[in-house]
Amino acid sequence: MRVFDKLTKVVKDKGAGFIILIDPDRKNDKKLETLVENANRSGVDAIFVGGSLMMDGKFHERVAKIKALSNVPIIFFSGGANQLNEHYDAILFMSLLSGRNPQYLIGEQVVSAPIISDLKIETIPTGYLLLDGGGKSTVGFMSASHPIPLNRTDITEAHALAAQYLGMKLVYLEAGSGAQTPVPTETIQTLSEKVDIPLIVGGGIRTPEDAEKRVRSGASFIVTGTVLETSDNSSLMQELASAIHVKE
Ligand code: 1GP
Repeated sequence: MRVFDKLTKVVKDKGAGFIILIDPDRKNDKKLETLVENANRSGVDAIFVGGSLMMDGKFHERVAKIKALSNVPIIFFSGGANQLNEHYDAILFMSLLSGRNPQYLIGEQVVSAPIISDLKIETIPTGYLLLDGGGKSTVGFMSASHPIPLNRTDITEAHALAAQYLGMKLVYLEAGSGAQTPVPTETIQTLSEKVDIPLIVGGGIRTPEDAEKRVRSGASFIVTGTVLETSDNSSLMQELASAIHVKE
């Protein structure tokens, strides 16, 4: 079954999907094994792998390691064409629609396309919207793009509709990794009423309560990264999974 169909089935069966983000950067070198093994037994539905900035040259090795250890699909959370390799089961083929920087709207995608075709990786077209969750996000800086203010649901809605009309399969509402404030439930509620494609919500989600509220407001997928890299609570992943899988 294709990865996108598996994800769709997760939403149907469990109410929403739980995806963890692993940044294959040097800062996570010693945590990869623990994170992936924990994901295998905690009800995680998929692993996003990628990031806006890699601080050494070992990320391809780390992606291979994640793939070898994982029981769930590994999806490339594209930080740029240079991070492509054969270890991904699918790629979120994203366009940073909230920005006006052509490199991230279409440039990286054109460079990536022939490589993806050669490697035969499934693509999941995704409209990526960066909202201002507070703190300067790496993605905002690296892409030289202005995030959408959190209180401008009208602007977010217009972008999400544009993603749908462009034929994208998902909309990613991103408050930025490590955001002080996650995407507000009101925004998710409004968008889920107006937009027909599933919403992925991530950035600054730290507790099972934060996650569950966003699912109940209409998010189809919740992504957490930072809190799992930094928390000492080894059962947090399991608690997040139970909170997100509202139908189980
Ligand atoms: C970032 O949405 C993801 O792209 C996850 O954010 O690291 O804040 O959980 P956090």
